[in-house]
Amino acid sequence: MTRILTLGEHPPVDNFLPETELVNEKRFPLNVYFCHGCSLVKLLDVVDEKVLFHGDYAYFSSASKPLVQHFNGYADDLKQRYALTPDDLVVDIGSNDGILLQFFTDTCRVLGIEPSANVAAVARDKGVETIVGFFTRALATEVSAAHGKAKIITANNVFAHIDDLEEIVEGVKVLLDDDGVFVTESHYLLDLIEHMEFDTVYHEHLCYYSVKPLCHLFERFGMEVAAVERVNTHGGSIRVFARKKSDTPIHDSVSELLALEERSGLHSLARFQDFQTDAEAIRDTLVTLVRDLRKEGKTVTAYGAPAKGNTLLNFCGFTKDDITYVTDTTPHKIGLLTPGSHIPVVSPEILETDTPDYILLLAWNYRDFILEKEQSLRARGTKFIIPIPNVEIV
Ligand code: JHZ
Repeated sequence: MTRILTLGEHPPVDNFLPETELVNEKRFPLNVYFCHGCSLVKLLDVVDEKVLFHGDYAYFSSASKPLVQHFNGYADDLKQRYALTPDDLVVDIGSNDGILLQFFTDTCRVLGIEPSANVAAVARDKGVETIVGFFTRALATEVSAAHGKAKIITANNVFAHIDDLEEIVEGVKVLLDDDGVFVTESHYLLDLIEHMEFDTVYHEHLCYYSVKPLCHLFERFGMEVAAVERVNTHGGSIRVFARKKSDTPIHDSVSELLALEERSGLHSLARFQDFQTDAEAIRDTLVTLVRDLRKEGKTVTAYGAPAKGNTLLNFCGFTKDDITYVTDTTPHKIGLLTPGSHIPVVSPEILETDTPDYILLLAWNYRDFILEKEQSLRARGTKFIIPIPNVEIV
């Protein structure tokens, strides 16, 4: 393993906190490594999952409208590919607030598995049956006995979060029908490195996947990657279709993406040699820009308080002296402080009356949607600072 990025010590990015909890805030090292054996890019400092995902978890997927649309389309795609009947079962691991399963309830049986009780409660309110807990082999056995085998198991933006992959893949094998499919979406390493999305590095993300290590992983457990697609969520992701080993041919998309990864150098350490300096260059440009604007007396706020935004704020060393407030659509985050940088999170309604000179777009993955949505604010004179892939003012 070789270290390819060092971001310093960071608190867990979804642990938004009240003023009274500041004294208890913990930081952990955030370093990224490249594995020479299987080309996997990962963290080695693993923070206890109960510190990261708990009954006060701050990320509710449905707070972002474009993501709801994405999962609606995702559900339609799965319904078209696999002729689901009302008896079939779709299980979502890390089902969050039911963002995906809500689109299956009119078609078949659904079951969510979500470790954060507060988020699972929102899913249940939508009529999505949800078990509160981490997905394990033992839980898979229980679910299989109680509900039968699943035709489809999904795990979106959670597969990269799991340290014990054997436990999850073995669990999937227990619960999945022999002709069922396991579909998982993860942020794609090729997009991460090509578009300098280094802020998506945080303790929840233990692995930064490309197709090659995923093929190895499933192979190890008697499964196989049958097809793969690139999708545009979270700055660029891959949707991977895996199944129990079979004689059915593997779709060309797998060899095509493997070849693209090879051509792009993704399987060799050399591709990552400038990662640290490029990340520091973005940080330095951003810090200079914001601090110069503040010296000129301009107001700077931020838009969206995503997990990745906290990596960026902390890597830059920003505080409320630099960024006055952050707006976010998630009710749970409003009224709290951003982890590490301790900037107040406020309701987006503030922008109906306040007109900051500059807004740092932390949720840059929704850039087009947000710039369009905030046309009237921009017409009033507010400029947006886009940090990724390079610092730009629009
Ligand atoms: P968003 C999440 O990361 C969580 P995050 C998690 N850590 C993970 O692994 C990745 O996804 C993949 C707000 N917002 O979706 C809502 C507005 O305020 O980019 C969200 O708080 N106004 C498990 O947190 C945040 O921004 C808006 O108009 O980086 C976006 O978070 C919109 C569209 C969003 O994921």
